Amino acid sequence: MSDARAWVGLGSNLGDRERHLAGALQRLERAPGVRVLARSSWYETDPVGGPDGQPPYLNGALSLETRHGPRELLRLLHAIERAEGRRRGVRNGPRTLDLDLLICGTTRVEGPALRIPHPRMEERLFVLVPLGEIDPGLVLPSGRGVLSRIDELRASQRGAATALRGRESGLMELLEDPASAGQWCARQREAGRTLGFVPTMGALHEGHLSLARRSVAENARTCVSVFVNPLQFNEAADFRGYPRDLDGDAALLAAEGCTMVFTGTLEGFFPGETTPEGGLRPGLLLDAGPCARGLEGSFRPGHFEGVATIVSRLFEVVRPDRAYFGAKDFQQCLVVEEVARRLGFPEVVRCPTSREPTGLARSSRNLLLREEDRERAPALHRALWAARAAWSSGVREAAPLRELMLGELARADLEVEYAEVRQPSSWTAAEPEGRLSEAVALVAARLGRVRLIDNLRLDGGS
Ligand code: PH2
Ligand code: MG
Ligand code: MG
Repeated sequence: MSDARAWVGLGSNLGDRERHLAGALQRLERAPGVRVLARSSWYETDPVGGPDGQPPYLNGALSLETRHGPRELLRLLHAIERAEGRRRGVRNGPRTLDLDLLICGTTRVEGPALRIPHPRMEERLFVLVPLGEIDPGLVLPSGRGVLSRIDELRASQRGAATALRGRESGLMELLEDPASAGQWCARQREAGRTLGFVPTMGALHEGHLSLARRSVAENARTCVSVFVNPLQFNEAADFRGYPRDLDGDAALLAAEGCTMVFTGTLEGFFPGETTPEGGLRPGLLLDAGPCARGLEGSFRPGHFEGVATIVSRLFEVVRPDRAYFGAKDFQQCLVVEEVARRLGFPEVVRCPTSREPTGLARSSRNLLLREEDRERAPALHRALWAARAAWSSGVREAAPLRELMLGELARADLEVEYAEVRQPSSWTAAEPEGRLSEAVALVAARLGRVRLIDNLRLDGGS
């Protein structure tokens, strides 16, 4: 008779959890009559059931081939639990190691003390998500596919109280390099799931989270990148001082229902293509297209080439169906749309700018504003609104709208870089002439060492 396939769930929430799970894996690999076929990532999960105040679990799953029957295999699993210091105490209480035999070939056991398949496995995301990772095609004992069951559970939990979201937070993966991220994304595509993508530089605020929320609502899976891209910074000090908080970011994204977050280094994104100084080898920067000319492109030379280059690489790694960008970076949206046109994917979704109650556009750089500058910063927004009011009263030419904005910014004593009007759907480096049928106003100014930008459609378009 050939060996049977078995699936084992692993959990630990006491002591050095990672060591206990790795120890269990090692002991199983060495056990006679057992061959480990695949192991999942380890997932941080909130405890389900059991006494209040338990520490979080680390969970995972393995698939095996074994010549043992279920009872023999179970004895082996219990021996490994004991070897990792398991003491049996409170039911569902904290434990150094829990090894559950989830499925063992086609065996069914319905005893008072032992049930196989595991009776609660299809209700628990901390079991199903690792199983789905190693065996996306697995058919559960009930006859449902593991992935569709995960979707079902996630949908019912998201609809419920927000308190349940914390539980889902344990089920987001944090990957440290683009290569693993690419593999994870490929598995999602192979499983036929739509994939939404939110590229970020971290230090996440409500604006980013609104993009993540939209992606979670529109796609089966949402992946977020957190990478402070050195290629798009004009000033070394700005790059060094850019706020960074990966752990905080991951927690926020998990709470929104994102399924994977990844980060990386420039070398990780461009293996063998970087220089010792930390840049890209010459000739590898992409042209950013005609929309990169003027305004941001003039004041930040090379910025959009850096954006186009990383975004193109990010798209190739993730190959998303949709990618979400904030309209605050209007010209960047145009550049990214051009990158997507060249690649043939993804659909770029432009999302509305998220603003603070003062009207100030949300930006990670707002964190760097000095107290006195925070009060002056909303002047950017006031200037844009002054132009919009003028547009509403019939002003249709760029020059008077520009003068109006400059006047408003001067009153707040900002160091203005530009305050200009453009046609949103036919970008020109220079100011458009004559009467406009559609218009976007764009401003950039410095407050102390911080540079802020903002824009507003004057014609009510988006
Ligand atoms: N195991 C339990 C009870 N609750 N919660 C999580 N998150 N992970 C577990 O492995 C787990 C649990 C009983 O075995
Ligand atoms: Mg268990
Ligand atoms: Mg158990």
